[in-house]
Amino acid sequence: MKRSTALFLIVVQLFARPVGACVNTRYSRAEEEQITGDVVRLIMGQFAHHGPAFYQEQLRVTAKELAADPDNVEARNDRAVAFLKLARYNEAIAEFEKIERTAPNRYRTHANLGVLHKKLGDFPRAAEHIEKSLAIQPGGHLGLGDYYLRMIRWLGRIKDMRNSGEEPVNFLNIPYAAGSAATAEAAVTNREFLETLIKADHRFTDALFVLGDVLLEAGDTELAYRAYERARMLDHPFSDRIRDRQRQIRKRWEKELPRKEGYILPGTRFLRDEISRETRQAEKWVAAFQAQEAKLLDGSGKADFAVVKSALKEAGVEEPTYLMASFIKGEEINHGGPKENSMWLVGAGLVVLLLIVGGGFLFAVIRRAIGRFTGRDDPLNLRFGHGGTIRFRRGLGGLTRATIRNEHATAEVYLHGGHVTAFQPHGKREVLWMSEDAVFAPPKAIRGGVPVCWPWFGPHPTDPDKPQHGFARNQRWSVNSAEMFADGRTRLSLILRSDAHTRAHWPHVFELELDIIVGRELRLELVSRNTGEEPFVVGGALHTYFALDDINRARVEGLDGREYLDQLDGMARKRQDGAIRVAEEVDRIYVDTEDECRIVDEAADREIHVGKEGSRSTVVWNPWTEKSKRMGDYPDEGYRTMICIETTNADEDLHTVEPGGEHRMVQVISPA
Ligand code: TA6
Repeated sequence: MKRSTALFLIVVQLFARPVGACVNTRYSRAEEEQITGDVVRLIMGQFAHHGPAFYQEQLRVTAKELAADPDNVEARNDRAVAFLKLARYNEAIAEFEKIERTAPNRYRTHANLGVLHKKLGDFPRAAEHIEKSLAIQPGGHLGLGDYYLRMIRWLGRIKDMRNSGEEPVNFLNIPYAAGSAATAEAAVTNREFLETLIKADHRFTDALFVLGDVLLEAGDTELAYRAYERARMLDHPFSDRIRDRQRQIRKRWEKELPRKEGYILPGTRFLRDEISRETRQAEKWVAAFQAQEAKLLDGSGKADFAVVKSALKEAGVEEPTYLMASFIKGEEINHGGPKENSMWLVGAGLVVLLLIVGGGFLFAVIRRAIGRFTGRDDPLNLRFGHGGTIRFRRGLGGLTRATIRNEHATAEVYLHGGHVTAFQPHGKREVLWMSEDAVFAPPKAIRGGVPVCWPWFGPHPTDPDKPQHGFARNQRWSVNSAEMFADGRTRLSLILRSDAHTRAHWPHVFELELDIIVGRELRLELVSRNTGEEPFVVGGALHTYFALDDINRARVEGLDGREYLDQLDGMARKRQDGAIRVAEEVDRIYVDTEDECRIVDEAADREIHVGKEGSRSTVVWNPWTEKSKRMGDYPDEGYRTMICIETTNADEDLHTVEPGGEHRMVQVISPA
């Protein structure tokens, strides 16, 4: 950067007031004032931010405002932001497009569209909008805007930096290998903007990394360690550079910490446990804050952070304190150091250890052993466990299984195939059918539950060698995020990204996300996202197996009068007459239907309702006697107690997804 520009930036930064929160609404500036400036809390992510209930209320409030005045662009902007925050991106884009038509080139519109496309992983388009917002209102972003734009551009460069083998740089374009001093001393580095960037999006992992450099150069080594560790926990793409910095810090501690008799450094693993424990405390506080906010909502669309926090305090929920700083300085805890061999000192040291630190240390060792045995310390549990509401453990076949247990229901999900295998609302019976002969051995798909068939349904349209029902159910998915809603529901989001395996079957660049929302009902959202340069066409199915007491006393309602393609009769087109009853093999694709189906299980005296979105075809299947015998992972008598009602994009019900776009197919399972 030219010296004059750097000088200009420094001068302006002295006066520019950074716009805080990542989205721009009528209320975001006021909130900026209230979000904590406590850097430890910022690093831990423990600061106030609205929960889903607040954004649901925003939708209600702005709907009324727009009913009164459809040209109220501020209300429409806030409505779009609420959709954005609720991950309803298509609806958010539609609102922004309406604003752009009636009030073009507004700063907020493009700043918010930048945020939206960043969330969709379309960084080039996000940068376009941020640049446009900068052009419209430089003062709205200068400094932070420059940072925000740099961050977006950096996110778009990660893949190239990884593949090219070139020395990676941080979002300020400074090579990590140049060390923390190079970053901290650079003209563009500004701590206030870094902290504001973290408030804007605490998943901006490189903001945490660079803040770590600034803290390290300021001598604040334990905060720097914490910032680096949080960047690592949030999957910073260059974690090896983080380990280098943390090693650098440990070397300084070894030199600088008081070398009193009986001191040793805490181990890396112990520090990670400490920071993970603190992270869980921070997440619990945020969940409590959002639950408290939900209680205080009064229909006005307003929620004052200060009011929510004081109500939380009155309810006895204290803000966590983070002791690690004193822990590192050794003020809080002694450690067994270079030990004399004499027994009396060892004995005394042991007693001190056991009484003060050894208790903690031994507790950590025991906890870790239990954690390993129970899987509690599995990084997935540390990052996504939400205090045990979601527990990742080894399931059948040694495959990773998430058990979700909240106030409404329990559910089970395998990362293999992104496969839901159980859903049972409290006080009701299991809703999904699982084959007792299911094979848990990748790449074979698990039989039963909800296989994710994607990106095609049934046989491949042209290549018979390709796997039946696509490849998504045969691949291992990753955990994308996990969150608790204020109403007690749990959302676990899994993701499958294109790689060499998938390209062997299908040449496109994609992200496939499955959001599993567990409450009194089970809501499954399958999002096909085109992160490549070419459009692609997707089909697929949420191929759900439902448990019945007796197929002979069951029927399916809701498709009366609909046409279907009979897969057992050369895809002949037929019309459904009345409810569907099964007395032989049934394998039908119902077309042009957005209907909700109702499974009436007379023998069990229950109904299961199956609603859907983003799908105009529904498949009904029961293998009956002969096909049951032909399937090795399916019991011969299995047909008696199950039926598949599949929410599909099958036959001609396909979707073209443009680059940067997405298609969302939803199945909602409600045991009545
Ligand atoms: O959805 C019905 C169907 O296409 C049936 O034809 C049957 O093959 C079923 O899917 C199960 O397919 P799978 O590949 O899981 O054995």
